[in-house]
Amino acid sequence: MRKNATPVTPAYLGLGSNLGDRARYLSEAIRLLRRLAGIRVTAVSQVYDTTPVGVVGQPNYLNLVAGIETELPAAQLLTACQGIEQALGRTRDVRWGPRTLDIDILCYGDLVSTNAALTLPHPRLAERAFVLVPLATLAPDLTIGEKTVRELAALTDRTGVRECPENGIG
Ligand code: X6L
Ligand code: MG
Ligand code: MG
Repeated sequence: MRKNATPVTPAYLGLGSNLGDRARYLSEAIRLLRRLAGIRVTAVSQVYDTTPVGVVGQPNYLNLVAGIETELPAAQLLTACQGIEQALGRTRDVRWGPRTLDIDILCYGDLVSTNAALTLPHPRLAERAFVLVPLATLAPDLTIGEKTVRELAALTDRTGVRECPENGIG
């Protein structure tokens, strides 16, 4: 009989890349996530080609959202995501500038955290079409604050978000 099972928390991750072989970075990131102990990847959205937000004049991004179930506490999940960013060549330079890979924790169960190192749910999630559009395909009924992701996605301007024709990262 199983005893003292570690609790499993559903979480969503937002992935983005706008340098080099963007699709390759995203698929490598998903592959590395699948290999991590304590993380099960349960869903991967389609890939979207998106207009950069925050700093203009950088290359377009490819973005996707992954659903996971994890036994890791939120802080360890963050460390794991940062490790994958590092492994795939992320350098810390220009704020909001181009990067080979970005992995953001969008939400971690129902956890609300105002910790500066890890604010949850992600503070800009509700304004970012490049996150909301893929997230709405996986979890339309997920609530962020007062609204569902379906409602937030319906309110967002999605003109900068285009579903890629060659799709599926698995
Ligand atoms: C005013 C000031 C308006 C700042 C917007 C927006 C800042 C987005 C940061 C902002 C502002 C961000 C991605 C991206 C970034 C991405 C696309 C960020 C962080 N990451 N654009 N820009 N996809 N399309 O993954 O999200 S930088
Ligand atoms: Mg980001
Ligand atoms: Mg980030």
